[in-house]
Amino acid sequence: MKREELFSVRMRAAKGGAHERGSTHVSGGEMLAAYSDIQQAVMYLLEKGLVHSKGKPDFMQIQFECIEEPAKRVEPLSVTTNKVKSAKEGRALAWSLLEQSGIPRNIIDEADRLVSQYSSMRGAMLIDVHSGKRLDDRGEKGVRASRMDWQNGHYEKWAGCHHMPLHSRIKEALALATKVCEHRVAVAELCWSDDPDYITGYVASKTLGYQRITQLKEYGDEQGCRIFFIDGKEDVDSYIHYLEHQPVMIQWEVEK
Ligand code: WAQ
Ligand code: MG
Ligand code: MG
Ligand code: MG
Repeated sequence: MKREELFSVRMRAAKGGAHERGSTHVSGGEMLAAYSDIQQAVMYLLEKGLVHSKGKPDFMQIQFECIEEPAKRVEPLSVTTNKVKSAKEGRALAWSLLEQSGIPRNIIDEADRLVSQYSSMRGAMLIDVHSGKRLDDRGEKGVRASRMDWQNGHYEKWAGCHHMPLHSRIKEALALATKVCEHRVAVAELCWSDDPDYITGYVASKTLGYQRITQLKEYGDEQGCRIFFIDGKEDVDSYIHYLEHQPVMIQWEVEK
């Protein structure tokens, strides 16, 4: 049987001109779609970038391309929700989860300092857990994980069974974290949104799973964070290639 062709569909939106001109990143998105689903994916991404809490974009690019490589099929990370009462308590919990993953506290602090230097990142920063050094040379652009999505209908089934809301934000973040943590070079991920109206973030790793933390910043704050902590002794270029190019389809079946 011929494998059905798969397409990567991507969007990026900014205000103050194109990202290349040093403008402010508003929104991005990446999906996988069969040919017959491309129109729906483009419409979804158009709306995602057009109506956004960071404001109206004046630049948007949406593109799709056929993918040659077969998709790797991966189960979603297990999800835990940790309720906290303040951003301070949330950050303390996040830091302790990262320490449980084997990352020394001074390296976490250094990574936090590095990511805070940028007001508007579009991708993630790759940090070596041994030296605390940034390992990508992408500046404000960072590395954007791409080519991951849920198999059609599987998130909805998963969310129903796990009593999770059908929010596209959770759907997308869980797919991203699952792809990021699947590779052996990954140690852990730390994330909170740059959107001023969303304060829940997470720490994820293969062993901890996806640990949601209900507050990691204050409402109104447009400073986001996405750090991929990695083992810098390994081949970093091949990890970046994996993040940007390896198609990963998240699959979930009801446990019998
Ligand atoms: N690859 C790498 N970095 C990314 C990507 C990507 N595909 N998408 C976003 N980022 C970076 C980028 O620097 C953004 O500014 C930052 O992350 C935040 O992105 O309740 O909504 O899409 O379980 O605003 C997590 C909690 C929500 C969800 C995260 O992030 C939940 C979120 P946003
Ligand atoms: Mg996003
Ligand atoms: Mg799809
Ligand atoms: Mg955002």
